[in-house]
Amino acid sequence: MPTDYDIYKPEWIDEDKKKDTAFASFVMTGISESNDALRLSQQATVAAKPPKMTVDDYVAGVLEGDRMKLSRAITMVESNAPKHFAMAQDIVQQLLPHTGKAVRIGITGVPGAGKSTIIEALGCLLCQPGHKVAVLAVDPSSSVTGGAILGDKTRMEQLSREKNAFIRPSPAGGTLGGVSRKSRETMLLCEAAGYDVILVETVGVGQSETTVRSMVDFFLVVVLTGAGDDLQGVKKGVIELADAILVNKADGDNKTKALVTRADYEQILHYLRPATEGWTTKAYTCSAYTGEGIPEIWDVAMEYINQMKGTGQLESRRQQQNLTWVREMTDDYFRNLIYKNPAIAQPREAIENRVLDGSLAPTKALSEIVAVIESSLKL
Ligand SMILES: Nc1nc2c(ncn2[C@@H]2O[C@H](COP(=O)(O)OP(=O)(O)OP(=O)(O)O)[C@@H](O)[C@H]2O)c(=O)[nH]1
Ligand SMILES: [Mg+2]
Repeated sequence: MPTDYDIYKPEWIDEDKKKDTAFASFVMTGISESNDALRLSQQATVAAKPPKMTVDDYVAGVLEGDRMKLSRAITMVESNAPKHFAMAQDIVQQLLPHTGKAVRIGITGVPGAGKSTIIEALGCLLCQPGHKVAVLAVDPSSSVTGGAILGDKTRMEQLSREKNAFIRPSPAGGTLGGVSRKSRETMLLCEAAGYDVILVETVGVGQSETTVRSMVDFFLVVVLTGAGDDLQGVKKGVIELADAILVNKADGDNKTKALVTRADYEQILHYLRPATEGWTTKAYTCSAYTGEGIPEIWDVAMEYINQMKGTGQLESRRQQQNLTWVREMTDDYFRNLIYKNPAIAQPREAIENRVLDGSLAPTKALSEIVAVIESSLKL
């Protein structure tokens, strides 16, 4: 007879913590076993639990385009449990030959710029002629905010009803490195499941736009009207990453202003190095509300993709992106190996405290820290 822990433990919980972690779903514990209705409902919970799937089941399910199995494979990729991590890697590895056929588009912009509304309008437009559209998000702050992509403001209601659309919110919490690894693998799973357009939304916080730039082919920066000196908070660095700038909300009274803003951005772009060699980044206007300008931005993206395919840049950039990704993961691994090791972390803190109180010179501190690392790792 399984215990409550067996019934309710979520997949993503760390193996080590399963035994002593309590969940809100345990509220039923303590009610007498003689309560038949309750026992039956608990048995029903056990019965309803989906059957265990093997790596081959996942691979076959994803390749068939089975949405439920795709979702479960993504959950596996997003899990923090080591045994799930190993299984997820096998799934991704087996599916790798079936990936890479999609157009990968990243969309960034300040909060409220209209990224989700644009994705909904573009996604619906593309689903009609039979494209399969996957919408993902990279939002390292999502454990705090609940996620931008499916937040209260925009639920992409229309797009979520499309049978050709698949919407997945950002993996919750964790470091940007963790979130980006999960999102990249999710993108590969979606491609293997037959999605030929991947739209990745990211709110321009911290480094997330750089991360998304490094996982997509075409990078769209959504801005609002009213440029001027401060560019309404849009960082110059973000504009330098863009393959197109899209001034949204060009509707009603705002339309004329949007055209002015577009011209302002064109001027700025004139002085910047294009994000992609051989491609001229331009500014456009659209209204996600009326749909005006949405087909045109897709045409721009397609023109870009065709040009990049023609020159071989698409392929070489993707290879470079994979290499960068491996290097980032390697860096992360070593950083964790070193700094999460208590035999290093504790002496390091003590050394740093001596720097703080002025009794140890920074360069001397470095030698001491290196000595601690070398002796702990037996280098
Ligand atoms: N007038 C007008 N309003 C728009 C348009 N597009 C979006 N909005 C509105 O702008 C607000 C923000 O839109 P979202 O799509 O949630 O913006 P977002 O960039 O995804 O925001 P975050 O995910 O919070 O960063 C919503 O109230 C939308 O209804 C547009 O084309 N015209
Ligand atoms: Mg949004």
